[in-house]
Amino acid sequence: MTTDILSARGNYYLELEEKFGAHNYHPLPVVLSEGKGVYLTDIDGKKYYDFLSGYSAVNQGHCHPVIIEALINQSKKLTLTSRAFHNNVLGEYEELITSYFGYDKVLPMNTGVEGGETAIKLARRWAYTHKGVPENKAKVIFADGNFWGRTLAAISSSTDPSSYKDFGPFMPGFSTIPYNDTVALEAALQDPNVAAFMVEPIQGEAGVVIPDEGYLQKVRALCTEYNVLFIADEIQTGLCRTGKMLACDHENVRPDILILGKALSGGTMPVAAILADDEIMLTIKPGEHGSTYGGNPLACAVAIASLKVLRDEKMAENAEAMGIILREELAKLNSPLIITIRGKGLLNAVVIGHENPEASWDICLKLRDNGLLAKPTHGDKIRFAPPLVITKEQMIECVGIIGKSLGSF
Ligand code: PXG
Repeated sequence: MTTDILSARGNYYLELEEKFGAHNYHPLPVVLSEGKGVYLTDIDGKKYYDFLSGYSAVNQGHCHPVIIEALINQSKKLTLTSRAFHNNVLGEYEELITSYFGYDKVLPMNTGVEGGETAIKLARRWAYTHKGVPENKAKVIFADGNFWGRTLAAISSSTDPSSYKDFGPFMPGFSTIPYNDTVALEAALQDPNVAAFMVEPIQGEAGVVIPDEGYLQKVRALCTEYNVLFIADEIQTGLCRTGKMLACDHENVRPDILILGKALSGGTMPVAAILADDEIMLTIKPGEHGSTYGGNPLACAVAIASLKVLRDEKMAENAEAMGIILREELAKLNSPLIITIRGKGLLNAVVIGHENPEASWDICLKLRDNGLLAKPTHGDKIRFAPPLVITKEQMIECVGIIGKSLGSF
């Protein structure tokens, strides 16, 4: 599977992956070897703006010096003890992240999908011990179009056949309702066995789907009224990506269980966190949940630095301001290829209108040629989500690249 748009060295790396790696991805043909701030550099020395940010894992920018310093320093001292023993970083991290987000407790895990799994386990446990749901009858409701990873539980809630087809049988006790539909939610909550409603405040993988204003407030109110836990999956939307620390902050709502991941490590390693108050968190007792790497001192040191720089460098404010510029400048392009521009902060997508179903892919190849990396989702959408450290001048240059690329079609 060589491609004439890459150098011989580039093709060498593509062929290795093709031959020795599972074929579970379809990457854009570019082979990267360095990252710094908003930039990525390929093996031939060509520099690009990163408009994906590792699907919002790299909010702080590539190789942020404060995060890398924390990573290096801690890696020389102690990286893993397992939770069989205490370490001198975990407690201080736990104190920081709980006060940062205003919850009693945190449960540290690694990947985002483990965060989702943990949240659901907590909700089920709470339903049995506090809500009085009969054994094994707890239900969790999700929204159509949700994406929270690739485990069997995650795909059991998925409405996307490319996630679940031929991977059954699926987890019982899950159901879905339309996103952004509080009438459907209220109807679903009539079932007394519902433990939780798990939802993304903005659906990322579905193509940056933003619910109506007031949706999250209504979700909060309904969950409270029906004694059901509101689980917010902020793995992609959280940590300043949408112009606030959390996307839930746009509506001033506080979920019962908050799931964070991705940018909690600034793109350096898998770090996830599940935050909740004691009534929920303390339903899990010693020995009932965990992970070898969860809460390891290296991850904790990196997460402390990752949270610190988000605030110190006012990344939420910058995401908000740069997002407005991005959407305004994209609109000014007046490109007939762009049918919709949507987003909040620096989580944005454009919908491409073209009779050729491959148009978005071809546009991304053109963007790449012109020095900007983005990836199509769901065929006709392209996500524009640069690191939150992007400056106004850089953003204007990027929209110039986008305009030039669209103009060549
Ligand atoms: N929740 C949301 C909202 C996500 O976007 C996850 C949970 C799962 O996180 P982990 O760390 O387990 O991947 C996501 C992940 C991919 C991919 O290649 C994943 C995401 C976005 C795009 C691609 O699996 N989001």
